[in-house]
Amino acid sequence: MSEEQKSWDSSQLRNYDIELEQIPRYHFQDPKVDERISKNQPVLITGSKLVKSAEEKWNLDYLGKHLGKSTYTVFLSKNHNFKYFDEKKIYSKSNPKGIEFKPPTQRLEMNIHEFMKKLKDWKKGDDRLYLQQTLNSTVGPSIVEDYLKFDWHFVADKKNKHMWGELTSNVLFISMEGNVTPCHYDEQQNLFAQILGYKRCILFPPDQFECLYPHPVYHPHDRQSMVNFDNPNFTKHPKFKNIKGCETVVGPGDVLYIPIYWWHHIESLLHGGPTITVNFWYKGGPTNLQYPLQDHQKVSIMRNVEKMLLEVLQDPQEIGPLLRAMVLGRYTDP
Ligand code: QVW
Ligand code: ZN
Repeated sequence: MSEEQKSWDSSQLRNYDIELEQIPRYHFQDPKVDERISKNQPVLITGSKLVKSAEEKWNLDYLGKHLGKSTYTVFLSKNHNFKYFDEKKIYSKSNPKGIEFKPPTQRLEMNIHEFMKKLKDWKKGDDRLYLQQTLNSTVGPSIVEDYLKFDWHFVADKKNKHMWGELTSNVLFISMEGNVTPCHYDEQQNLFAQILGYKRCILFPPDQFECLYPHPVYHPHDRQSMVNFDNPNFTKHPKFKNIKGCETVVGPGDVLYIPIYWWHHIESLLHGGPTITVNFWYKGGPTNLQYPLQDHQKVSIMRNVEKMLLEVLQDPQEIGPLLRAMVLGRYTDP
């Protein structure tokens, strides 16, 4: 994109003291796109018509009119962060009483008119909202029509070429300006298609695990970084000083490939109006055990070790001490 066309400026980005490179942008017909995807490297894909049918029409009025009568999942936050948590892990054997966890956001169900009215009436200082709803068969016929016109050949080609598993879901995201999805990774391949407004996406490769301090696997914030990017605690998280990542800003027509197990922090630009995104989540392909293993495969191994230790120890409090006893002075330098 040339500077003249840019519809945002750097004053709309939040400030983080992190070393970041630019994620490369390539036209969808450029062979470099598939080169990057085949290596599990992020790439911003331009010029595709993946969700063009939505770009042409989807705005708040149109979606309010046509999404239909069912209810939508909307998260409410007292601040700009919407840190995901797994409700099933609040009450579980690792935390039988559901204590010691304060959900940072509230999950609400509301009809689309209620949501759109709240967006319209929103003033600085009010609670923030973020609609995150899997597209399903309850949407109205106009939305179904737009959805069927997505470029399904484009995504099927990516799935087949790169041996991804099945499409698991398309999630619709309607965000207020300034909302942030804090840094986390997913266990799925993601084609992230921007429809309205601009989002800044900061990505880190799976080998940055130690710098990002993920919550324990049994914790409701599993897969989320414990580091607060707004105010990092370098005493608790000293290696965050060494973090290196890459970033891009996606706008209408752009599709960002977020590789499986890559960390991502996503923010709707400040003072940029609401944003609309649809993602395409795919299962990973068959695991290919070629050595040396890839970084994301090691993350998967660590997850399994954590799960197994909880299974046999029963008490999450015992996991750390056991790992320390096993490692310190035996698998570490003095
Ligand atoms: C965003 C994301 C999304 C990021 C939100 C998921 C809850 C993903 O698509 O647009 O805010 O993380 O993987
Ligand atoms: Zn994600």
